[in-house]
Amino acid sequence: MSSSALARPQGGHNAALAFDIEAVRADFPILTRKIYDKPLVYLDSAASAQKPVQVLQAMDRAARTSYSNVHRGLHRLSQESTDLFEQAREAARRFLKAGKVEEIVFTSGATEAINLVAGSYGQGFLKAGDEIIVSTLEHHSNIVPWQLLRDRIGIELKVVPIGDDGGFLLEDYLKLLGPRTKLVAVAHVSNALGTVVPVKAVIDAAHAQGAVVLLDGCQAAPHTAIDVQDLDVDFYTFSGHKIYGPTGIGVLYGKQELLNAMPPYQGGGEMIRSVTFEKTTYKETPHRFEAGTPQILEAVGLEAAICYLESLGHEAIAAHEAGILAYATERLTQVPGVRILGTAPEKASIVSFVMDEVHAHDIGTIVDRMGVAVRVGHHCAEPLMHRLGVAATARASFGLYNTREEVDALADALVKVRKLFA
Ligand code: 7TS
Repeated sequence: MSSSALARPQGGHNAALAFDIEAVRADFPILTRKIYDKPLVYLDSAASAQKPVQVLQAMDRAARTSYSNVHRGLHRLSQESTDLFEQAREAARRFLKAGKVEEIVFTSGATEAINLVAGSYGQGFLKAGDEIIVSTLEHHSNIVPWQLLRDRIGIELKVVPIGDDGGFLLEDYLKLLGPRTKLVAVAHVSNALGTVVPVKAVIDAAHAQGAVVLLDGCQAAPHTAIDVQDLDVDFYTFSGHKIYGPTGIGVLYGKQELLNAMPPYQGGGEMIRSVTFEKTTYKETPHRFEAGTPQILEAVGLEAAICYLESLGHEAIAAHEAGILAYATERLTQVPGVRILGTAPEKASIVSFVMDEVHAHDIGTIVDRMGVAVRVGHHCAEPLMHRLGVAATARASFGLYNTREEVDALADALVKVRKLFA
């Protein structure tokens, strides 16, 4: 993915602009699986990416040797476990290039992170009549929490339109901004189309109006280097399982002064300073937002995934995926009856398509029999589907382990689908 709006990798690792794809594939045990006797062609990484052995082993090792609850015990295992957990926070800080570990809150995923901001920042600082801007590209996770808030406190939701190519219409966004805009919550990259949103311009314009910005980075984090300080974004979130790490863990980055001003989102153990029946006081961020026993082994796995991406280098990953995206776009365009939805100039390696007279679910079912895993449906982006005038699409989403041969397998499978329906 290449966008002037994206943070550029800052060096630090010696990323040659290529990696050994066969060596990379060997890190992912599941890629040797057969599906209906055909080699697995996994093109659903936007839903959940596969995990390298480095992640699986790190979690296994921690469970076997250093596992206990964190932040609670004086005993040795609890200290080791706490160290691993806090080391993972430092890895997440590094990954987002945040200034401080206190700005990294662990959540169960991006969904919880957005609900946290809506529940805490939204209920704490917004009032009836305030406006929140989202875009047509959003995943339901970045729509429904704001609607829940709207129903609770009476804020208004404004929606940035998109062009026919799936591009974010910056000029229309700028017109929506006004003195009542208090928060802008948009995807960094669209999960359904791969569109890259010009986030730097979005953030600068929102700040000029005094609004805070949350970026849903779920589909950006696997593909590009992120620099929250360079972006000057207020909140940023992503999920571990989309960057080759485990499910059940995600990150909310928030500027420290914002997080410390925000009321707790959930109450429970570990987030308090002191409790009496009359009055409870709370810890500062990040612990204020991490009530209860956290995702300890998942944090270990998240750190291993971050280290894995760092070892390959963001530039090398981006270069590889850009090649796959270009090749896939070319190959799918050649399949008779296939129409790609989402052709904005700046895209991540996601290709959504429909086929004349073939329902997306039929596409998905038939190519699955050929070992090819794509996602079909509305991709939790129903408003976007309405805008595009379709009920569903088929989506091939490419990760760092995918090859041109796999693109060929998809294209060949689609030719067979075509023949079956001709
Ligand atoms: N935001 C975006 C842009 C996403 O792509 C997703 C998941 C989420 C939020 C929610 O992430 P979670 O980890 O909290 O569930 N996207 C998809 C998808 O495209 N197909 O399946 C899940």
